[in-house]
Amino acid sequence: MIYFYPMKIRALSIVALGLISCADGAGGPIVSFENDGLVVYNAFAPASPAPDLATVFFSLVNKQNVPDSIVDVVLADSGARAEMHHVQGGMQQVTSIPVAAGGRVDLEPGGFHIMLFDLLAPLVSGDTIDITLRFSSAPDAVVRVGVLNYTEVVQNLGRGVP
Ligand SMILES: [Cu+2]
Repeated sequence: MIYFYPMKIRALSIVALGLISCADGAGGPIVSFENDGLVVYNAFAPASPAPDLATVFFSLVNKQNVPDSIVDVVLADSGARAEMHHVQGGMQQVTSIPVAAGGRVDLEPGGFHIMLFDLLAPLVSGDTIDITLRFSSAPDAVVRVGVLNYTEVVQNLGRGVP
């Protein structure tokens, strides 16, 4: 179940492309976190596919003039643990997610993502969770993640990044 989930979402994003081309009701990008060095856009988690599991996606823009990377992800006030993953001929855990100086990395279906395990309760549409991203260079970022149902996920995938 866990390992097939990103593939299901990838299929969903292909569906989304078709919808977006004929409807621009998605709205613009949402800023989920910003400081002097970083901006996080469009952070979301699809409602949990399993009671204790969720996946988090967002786009991260590095405004710094040095490369940086996410080196850890922490959930406050929860027994849950987070792992950074990458899909590359199969899903694998990674120890960091790099972003170039002045660059952007997209955590997206079929690519880099964050998986949450051992949640105390399933995430349902309308929930928000705060995750703390730790970087090799920038200070910690506490990112508010919205939990979205299928229709909302499709919309969110069309928001884009400035
Ligand atoms: Cu994963």
